[in-house]
Amino acid sequence: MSLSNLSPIPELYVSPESAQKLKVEAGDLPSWDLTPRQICDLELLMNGGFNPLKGFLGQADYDSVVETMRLADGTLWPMPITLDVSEEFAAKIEPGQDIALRDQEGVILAILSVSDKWAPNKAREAEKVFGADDLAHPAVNYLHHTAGKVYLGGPVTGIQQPVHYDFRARRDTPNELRAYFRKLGWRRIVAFQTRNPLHRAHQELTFRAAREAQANLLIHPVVGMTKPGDVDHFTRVRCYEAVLDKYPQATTTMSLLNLAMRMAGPREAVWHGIIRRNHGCTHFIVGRDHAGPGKNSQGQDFYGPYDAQELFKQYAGEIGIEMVDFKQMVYVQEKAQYFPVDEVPEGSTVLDISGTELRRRLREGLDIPDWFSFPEVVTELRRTSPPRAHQGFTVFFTGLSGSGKSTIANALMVKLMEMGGRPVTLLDGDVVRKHLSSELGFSKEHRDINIRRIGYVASEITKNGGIAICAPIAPYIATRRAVREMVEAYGAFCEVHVATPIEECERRDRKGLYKLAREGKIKEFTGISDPYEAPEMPELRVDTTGIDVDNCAHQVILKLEQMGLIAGN
Ligand code: PPS
Repeated sequence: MSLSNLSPIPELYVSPESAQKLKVEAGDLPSWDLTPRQICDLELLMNGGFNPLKGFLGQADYDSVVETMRLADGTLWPMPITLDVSEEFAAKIEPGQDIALRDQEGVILAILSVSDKWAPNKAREAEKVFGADDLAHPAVNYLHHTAGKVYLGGPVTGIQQPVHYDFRARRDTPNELRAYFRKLGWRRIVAFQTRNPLHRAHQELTFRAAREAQANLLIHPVVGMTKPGDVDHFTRVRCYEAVLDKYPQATTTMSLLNLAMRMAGPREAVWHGIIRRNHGCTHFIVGRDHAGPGKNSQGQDFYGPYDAQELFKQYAGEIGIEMVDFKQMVYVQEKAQYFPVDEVPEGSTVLDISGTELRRRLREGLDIPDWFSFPEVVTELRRTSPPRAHQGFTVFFTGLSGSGKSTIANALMVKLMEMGGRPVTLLDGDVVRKHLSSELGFSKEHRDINIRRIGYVASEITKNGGIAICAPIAPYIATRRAVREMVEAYGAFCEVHVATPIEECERRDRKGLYKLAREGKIKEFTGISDPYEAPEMPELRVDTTGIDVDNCAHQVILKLEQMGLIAGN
């Protein structure tokens, strides 16, 4: 029978007096501005969440962790915790030097005494740690496209915790949680890791786990970084607060964990177990597809649904925490009750709603039944994911100069304003160049900056529930794709290619620019002396030759209706 050892765990912080002094001294050191992921890692390094690590991994530990899931001294540790930096920064740093680690506002959080500097083999790291060098895996994508090329390793001296302004009362260090458990006399504690809102199945599962382990329950959601596309942590925490009331009194508590997940399935489960042991827990729930990243580029799952349980079982002794393994919970209609999928009474009707189906129902404003979730949770989710017809979106026109983009965009704006309900902003090419990009010319670099600015503004409008209509030339596919990604983080993106042929644009020559371009008086003119990469799969393509503006704008409205962005009533 495992009982928690609730004595304090080592932290990497110096005393408050020394911290004050160190902070002043560190002002002169070369400094590295931490990325959001590195801030999460640093917090857990400093507060003992990543015990026994004493800093960012050096090269010997890194190689050993990647290859064998163990530090160089043989201690189990499955995840490389490394400080990735740019080549430029690394060129200025030599082992033996100290560097100040700052948060994004420039506050010094810690000092890293650099012991190692090396360029990792990222393909090998991807293969060994995440199972495949496949960019469909979010952590592999991060490794290749976001992380710097050079790693710095060495011990960390903690000066202060990263500052959080949200949900402060729900954030606890491992030692704070240990003290809390001590105070309440909790000796057996089962932890539940989650990055999703809790529905009835989760509540049932966690409650059963606690009962089976005869333990108290810690809901321990990740609020650092989770899988791209997840429900934001602000919404989730409000949902969790609602579910907490459903547990029997004094059995359950919740604390938020500022962890940056890697979605590494089995290895991640072992890592999560170690982190929970450090937080004073004795048991850890591992369910189906723990920390699963979804499908690989071949459309197959990266890991088997119970691989994480298998690996955890193998290392449970060394992790120092007992696994409570669970099958998927499903609702049995006849019994009006949840069962693990392998204990469902024969011949009964099983009901389940997948994550994808739930998102569809939210998007379309459809019913979400009471057997699936709690009304408070559904209300909260509906507040942050209103049906598509109430969300913001962006219509992005692209096409040659004089193709008719601005004219259709203006007509569309007026039609949408006539419908009402959402504020509409027109970011026309010429207008943007006057107000946002007046210093820019028409080189590829400047056009890209211009389009990214438009994309940023459109994404903010979309995020805040408005409609952004953009009408620049936007001649490059890659830049348009980047804008799409920015916007789609918050709402729908409708690309409209105004495909009026160049001959027709030149014939109209409404601004006399084609004539000047032909005479060589305007350089880098799109379609004449500069490229235009036509979209391959826009949501809509219109050609204004022989069709009036009203008709074109109407085609866009029909498309928006089809995309569910305009309500039928
Ligand atoms: S881009 O490529 O998307 O940044 O261009 P954009 O911001 O839409 O600006 C295009 C308008 O600027 C005028 N103009 C030129 N267009 C293309 N190439 C060159 N060299 C150029 N110089 C000036 C032109 O009037 C464009 O307006 P529209 O509304 O597209 O006709």
